[in-house]
Parts: sequence; structure tokens; C-alpha cells
Amino acid sequence: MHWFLHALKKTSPGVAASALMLVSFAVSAQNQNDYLASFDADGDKRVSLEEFQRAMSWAFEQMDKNGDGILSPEEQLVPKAKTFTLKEHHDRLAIQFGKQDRNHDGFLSAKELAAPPQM
Ligand SMILES: [Ca+2]
Ligand SMILES: [Ca+2]
Repeated sequence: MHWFLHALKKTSPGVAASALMLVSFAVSAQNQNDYLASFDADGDKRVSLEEFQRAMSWAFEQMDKNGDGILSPEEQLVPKAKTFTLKEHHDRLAIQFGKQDRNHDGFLSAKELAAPPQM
């Protein structure tokens, strides 16, 4: 038997539960890093505002068929939708970025990025 499982068997249920919590925390930290990597274009393990805006603009760019930085109602596939510019999108993302940046260092760490959106 693996030493770790053996040790768990010998310990009280409370200790076993906290060991399991440590394992699940390690897994979610790994997911946070994977999530961060999808934004982190220069690989410095933190997300700048520019990287955040670029990653979050992917869907916008897919919809902006003629690439003029403006989503017309037809491009949004919503009749009577308000015209929406890439600049407006970036401005909103900048506000969101500022709220997610809890320690105000100008970058999002894996933890800040994975945190629930701040209102
Ligand atoms: Ca980066
Ligand atoms: Ca930060």
C-alpha cells in the first residue's frame, strides 16, 4: 500500500478530510494556471491589461466580419442591437480588470484572474 494511503488509514477522519482538501486545492491551483496560460501571451505568469483585452476580444473579432472594430446589429445577429465598438468593449474590460486586480499591481495573478467577477 502507498505510504500516503497507509497514513490516511491510521489518522482520524478529520485529518484525512483535511488531507483530501489539500489535494483538491492542488488540483484547482493547476486549473488556475491553465486558465492563466490561455491569457498570458508573453508567459510571465501574470496577465497585463493588454493581454486581458486581447484574450477577451476574441469573440468580438470573430463577430466583426469586416474587421472595422465596430459590431453592427447585423454582425451581432441581434436585430435592433446597439452598435458596439471594440473601444467600448476594451473600456469595459479595463474597468473589469481594475476590479479583479485586488492588490492593484496592474497585473492579474492566476488567483485574481480565477476569482469570481467583482461587481
Ligand atoms: Ca503576461
Ligand atoms: Ca494583481
